[in-house]
Amino acid sequence: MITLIKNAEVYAPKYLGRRDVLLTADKICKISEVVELSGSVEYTEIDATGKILFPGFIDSHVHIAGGGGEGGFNTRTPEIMISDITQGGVTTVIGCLGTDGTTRSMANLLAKAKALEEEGITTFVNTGSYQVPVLTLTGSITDDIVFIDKIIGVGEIAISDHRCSQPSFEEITRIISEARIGGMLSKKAGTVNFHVGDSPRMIDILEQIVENTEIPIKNIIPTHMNRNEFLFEKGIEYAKTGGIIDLTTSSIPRFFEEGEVKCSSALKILIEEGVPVENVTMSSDGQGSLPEFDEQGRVVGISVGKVTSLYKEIQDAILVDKVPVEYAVMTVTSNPAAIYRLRGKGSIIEGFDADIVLVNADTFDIETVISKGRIMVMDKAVTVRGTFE
Ligand code: FWO
Ligand code: ZN
Repeated sequence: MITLIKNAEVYAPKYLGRRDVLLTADKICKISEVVELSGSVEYTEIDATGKILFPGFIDSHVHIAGGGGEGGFNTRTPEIMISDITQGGVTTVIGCLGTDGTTRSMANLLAKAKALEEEGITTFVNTGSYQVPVLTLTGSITDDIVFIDKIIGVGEIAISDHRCSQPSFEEITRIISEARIGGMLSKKAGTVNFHVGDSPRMIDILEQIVENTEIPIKNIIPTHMNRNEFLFEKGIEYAKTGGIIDLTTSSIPRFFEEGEVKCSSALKILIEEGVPVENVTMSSDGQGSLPEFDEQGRVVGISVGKVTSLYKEIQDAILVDKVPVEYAVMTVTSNPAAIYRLRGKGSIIEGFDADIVLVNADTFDIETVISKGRIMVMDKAVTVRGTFE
């Protein structure tokens, strides 16, 4: 497979300018002002005049095997379809389990990750679910990370939430330590994603761990940090000290009324507050449930997260909140690639994986998505010469 993308405005995510980008097999082969192919080689040419080229997006929090269940069996959410992912420009996902670590399993999560890889995108998973002790495949966090290629860390472990296991300081510390050792032994991130709920205890336990143990702050990834204003304020402080914060893009209007901070605005505020943008990621919580609870903790409504909400927030950040393109796109490309140590991902660099998104330079709407050199989404507006399946 050879694809030559002509004349694109390239954000690697750093702005490179107008470039031709040559993809051969599943890699980025050449990036330069002009790439000419000669000889009888058969290739596909995409005219990217008036298009912007981004690295394929990385969604680091997706319930790919389904989630939910907080309101009973009929509220379990469906597993994801590959088109739900690629139409949002996402070419790499990190899958996870959530509240339901009983009817959902690590075996099922891993099988779904392998299915999506067979269908053409790149997948990784976190071991565990909300619960402590951690639900693993091999019975050990460290063994899961060392011996199962797709397992890169632990998550999403719930804290400060009426659905969490009320884990102790010692339990949480041991989990991060085991994940970290697993990561060191297998050259993986060894991170622990923490689901932070609405309780006023927020990330207190994580701050105590950073303060009172030798565990490096970068192994800890609190997510949903935009779910209410207090947590978001705390997140700004935490990120300023070098901590990573992840913002969740899936939402419903009711949550914004109740104080959730919209991701596109949250990013603008973080930049204005001087938070290093490298410490910020966005993820969709796709196929996760978005449950609403009453005062007694009973489910009164439940929706399903969408992977397509991820790029929608990037688009709003750029077009509505006037966040510089590079900063917005970093949060779903080079930042997660660095934080989760996803080699060859998240940037437009020769030798990196051929994960590409082409968007219209005026509307910023997605027009083409290429994953590992294979065209997954192609808008009719794109001119193509040559043949592609
Ligand atoms: C969030 C995943 C939540 C599942 O608090 O954590 O429930 O297991 O599928 N979703 N519980 C959604 C808010 C961030 C809006 C999950 C869900
Ligand atoms: Zn969660």
